[in-house]
Amino acid sequence: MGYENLENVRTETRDQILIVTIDRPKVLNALNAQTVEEIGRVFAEARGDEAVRAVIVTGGGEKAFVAGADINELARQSPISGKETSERGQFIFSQIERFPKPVIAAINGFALGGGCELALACHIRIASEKAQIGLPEVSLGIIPGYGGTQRMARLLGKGKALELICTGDRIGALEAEKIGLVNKVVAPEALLATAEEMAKKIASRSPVAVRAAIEAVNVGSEMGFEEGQFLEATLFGLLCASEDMKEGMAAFLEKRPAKFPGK
Ligand code: CO8
Repeated sequence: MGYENLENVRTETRDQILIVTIDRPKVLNALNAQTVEEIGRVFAEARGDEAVRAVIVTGGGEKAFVAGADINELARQSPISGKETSERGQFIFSQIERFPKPVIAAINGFALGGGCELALACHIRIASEKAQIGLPEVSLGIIPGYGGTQRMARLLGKGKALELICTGDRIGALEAEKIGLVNKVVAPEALLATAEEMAKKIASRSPVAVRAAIEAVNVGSEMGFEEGQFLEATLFGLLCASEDMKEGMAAFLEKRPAKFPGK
């Protein structure tokens, strides 16, 4: 089972929301290879778990979301193992990005390097006022290796991404919100509740429509505009055959809340 025998990741399901906590507080939740694998296992399990309608990713302890890849392991990488480790992390983070249910990062503190890249792979980012976000890899003689160069540039545009990646600067939550790196900033004590409220709202919508929306945005944004629109229209057509669409329209016309079967 994907949620069992985990050392560095904790999981808890509340109201159909799976809360995934990266939990190595002594090293500010740094991602060693085992932790990356455990994250992969949890998402693989949650994918087919009908009890899970949305996922929140956060960090254990007071200080950090994730302070990056584990530098003790990074320092020992060879060219071959470095490439393989990067590719493995890229694969697992892409599973998060393509996850068919909403994934929200609740950034409770430092989100640096691989931690920032983990947050970038999530669909939505909510930050505590205490969050510090950055890609400091160039200070260590490396570059982001878990998709950060690509996702940061797509999210913020090349200029801002290159500024953050090449300076290695950390920015605070409010600056991150201003440039669109996070969706929302809240007080530390309100972080998890805000993420859960948003997750519940999305979970109350049609699951098949939300899944199609994630796919349209993710896959479509890697296509040309016309191909992206073609994908949108095709997914739209597909949803017209869904039970969720019948229920959503009927509920509106009958002036009652919809109860989506998720089919
Ligand atoms: N890896 C390993 N240990 C870490 C890490 C890390 N990324 N971050 C913090 N720690 C450890 C510290 O060494 C310290 O351990 P100890 O108590 O044994 O001395 C403990 O966590 C607490 O940290 P600090 O005492 O440093 O706490 P501060 O509050 O003084 O500072 C900082 C907090 C600013 C977050 C600081 O810890 C820091 O700069 N950490 C490193 C941040 C960083 O550079 N992250 C990027 C790493 S590179 C990366 O993520 C590449 C991703 C792509 C990999 C591709 C695969 C090959």
